[in-house]
Amino acid sequence: MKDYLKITILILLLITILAIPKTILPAAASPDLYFLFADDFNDGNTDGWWLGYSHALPHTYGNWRIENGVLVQDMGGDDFITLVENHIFSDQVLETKFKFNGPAGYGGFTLWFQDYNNLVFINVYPAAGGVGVAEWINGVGQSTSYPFSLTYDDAWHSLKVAADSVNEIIYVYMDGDFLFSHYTTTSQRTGRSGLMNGNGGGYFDDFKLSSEGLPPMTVFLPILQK
Ligand SMILES: [Ca+2]
Repeated sequence: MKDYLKITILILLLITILAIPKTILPAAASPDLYFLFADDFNDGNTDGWWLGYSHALPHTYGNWRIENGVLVQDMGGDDFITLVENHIFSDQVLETKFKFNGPAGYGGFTLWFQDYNNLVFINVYPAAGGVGVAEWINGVGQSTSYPFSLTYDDAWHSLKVAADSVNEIIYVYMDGDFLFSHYTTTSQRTGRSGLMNGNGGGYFDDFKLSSEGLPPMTVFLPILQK
């Protein structure tokens, strides 16, 4: 009788355990340390991307789309975001080609996106004569602009950002030249990554995201080429 009781209890326990829903881990529980995502958009689709809406309130959807092998977003309004789906990153190198619409289009990268209150933008803004780093921390934005001269023409330019989450530094390169390093304020140095633009936006091509560890620090130190 005692044994039957034991067996019954065991069976009940087993049933209870099996009945508990399995814990569903969020899609991106920890940063991807070794990950490479590249898209030249030549396949005509935006697979792998979440095509989002504006950071500015009220949130409005951008018209992200592919045209002739290039990613386009040309709505007026501020800070339209698109993100690589289902992955989060800490250290990373982001690269893209870009071409913005005059008279005031701008754009660049979104990184360390946790939610709409915590994220970082690296933003090339020719009409404002600079490259901005905007850190949003608990809904409060803080921007630093680094002077840089660029005109609106039909030429493609390249932007590269190396984000060192441990040493809290973002290195920015344009057309292969080192521009500046930015010491971050935010403590949220993990999140989703992608692109952003606004004010009529423009075009992106040959996007690449690599989290295969940053090259040695010396590579990113201001060995100013100019
Ligand atoms: Ca392309």
